[in-house]
Amino acid sequence: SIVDSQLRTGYHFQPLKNWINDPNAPMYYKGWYHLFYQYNPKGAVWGNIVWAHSVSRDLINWVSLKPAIEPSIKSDKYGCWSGSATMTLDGTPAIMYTGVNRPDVNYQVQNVAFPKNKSDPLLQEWDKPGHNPVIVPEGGINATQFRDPTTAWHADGHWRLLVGSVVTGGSRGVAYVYRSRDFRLWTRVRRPLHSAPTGMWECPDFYPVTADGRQHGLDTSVMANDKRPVKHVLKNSLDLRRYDYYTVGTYDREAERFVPDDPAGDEHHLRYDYGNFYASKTFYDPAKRRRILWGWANESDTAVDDVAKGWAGIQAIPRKVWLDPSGKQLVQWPIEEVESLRGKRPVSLKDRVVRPGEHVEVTGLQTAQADVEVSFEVPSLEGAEALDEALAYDAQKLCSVRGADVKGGVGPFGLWVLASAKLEERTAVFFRVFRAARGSNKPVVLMCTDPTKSSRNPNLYQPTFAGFVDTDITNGKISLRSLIDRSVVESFGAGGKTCILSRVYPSLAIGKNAHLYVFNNGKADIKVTQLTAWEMKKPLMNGA
Ligand code: DQQ
Repeated sequence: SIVDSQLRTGYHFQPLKNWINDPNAPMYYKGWYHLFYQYNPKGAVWGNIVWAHSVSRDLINWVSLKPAIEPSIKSDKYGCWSGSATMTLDGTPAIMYTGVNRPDVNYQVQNVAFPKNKSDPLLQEWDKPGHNPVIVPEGGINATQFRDPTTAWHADGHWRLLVGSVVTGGSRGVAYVYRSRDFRLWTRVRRPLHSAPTGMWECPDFYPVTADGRQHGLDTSVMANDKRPVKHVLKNSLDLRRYDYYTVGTYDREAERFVPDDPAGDEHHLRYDYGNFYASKTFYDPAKRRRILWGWANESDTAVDDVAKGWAGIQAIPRKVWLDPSGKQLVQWPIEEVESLRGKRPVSLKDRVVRPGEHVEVTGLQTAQADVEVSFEVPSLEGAEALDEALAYDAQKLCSVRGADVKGGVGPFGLWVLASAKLEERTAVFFRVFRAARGSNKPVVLMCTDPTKSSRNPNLYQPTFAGFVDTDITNGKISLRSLIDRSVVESFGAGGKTCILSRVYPSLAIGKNAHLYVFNNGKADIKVTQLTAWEMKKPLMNGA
């Protein structure tokens, strides 16, 4: 393998070995956080899918239990695919998941499972009632593209959930609504909750967020009423693009429809993460009254490397999510528990000016596994580049033609992480500021991760990732946080308005040989008003 064993992540979730993908049915039950996930017990490539199961007190230290859901009945014989948990009215969790019940084609049905022993806080055994499957593709639904039931929400004596699909013979992604009183008999609502011309919708997620400007989360069944300003978020994982997109809008319960606030919302492409982050799912954490987002990050080395390493796939650090006070987008931030891994002696820089073309090393700590927070100040926006109208809506393309080494006006400035001593290898995480587009006085801020120099190894997939940051930089201030974990760079711009996770596989910048720098490739000075970097300890991680 060209991938060094020291590139295995230290504090991102992963099992001892083998392939993982989607997070499933995250929940909090009797003092324990549960995470189930798509897992191949037999190897480091996708296949033989079961639900692996881990538990934690703090979402950071994990203990692995035996798989919770494995093929055992007719309606899941060929795979136990993604699904979700719902806390039913008496506090018992119910899991709904997709079963594949034919070997030749991926014929998909939805099954239900309940805990065998409700008083076991670890929920180790799951029962599949004999009346499974409980939802089958009927009425013209595409049976091979019909999966990933959501957490159900409750109102007027009925549960409702969504199943992701694509219209038969077409390319409209849809979320069908099913209703039930008892998790046994489900009937489809005639019109889907929503649809858009995007191709198959995998792993839909649908939940309320408070629109009162605060950050607390809401239980999935909470509805808007006169006293409570609530918005709903609909997220879909687009199979064709491999990104998780969401829209903010209103849930009309009478009509069982979701209406995006922005009529162009379905085309506007807000993403949870502009990098490697897919098939995500949220849950409401009653212990800390917050909504938490889990997402899967695949490898970007080769399958041959994955087999040689013996593992593939991680989960991103769980993120708290809430609605931005503008109401236009979500904000995400690593759960506060991750800070318990920070070492005692952080290193910091204060009021350090970085001149055009200059880079400043952050020394005095190991940075292969670290947490870095930086506040930048740009003294003047005068020299900002003009924004090419043709690229004004395409962050990804903009970043691919103006990567970290393409000199700009205000920026590119940011961090070089997982850098080798002589900088042959480095992953750039940075901002670039453009002059306000015509008819606006708000400068445009682009955030990018550029891994094109991250490794001297060949055969790695090294796409630049980028998103715009909806922040007002006229006061010159912007912040960046990066969670660095050996082969992961997970970054949060402007307090979590734009997030980018990237997988990189350095050949030199490994372990003690990984360096950290602040760089400035613009024409204007920038100032690091404050940078703090912590080494990150290794938690208990499923026995590794
Ligand atoms: N992964 C699961 C499916 C889901 C896809 C199969 C998304 O249920 O649609 O492993 O990554």
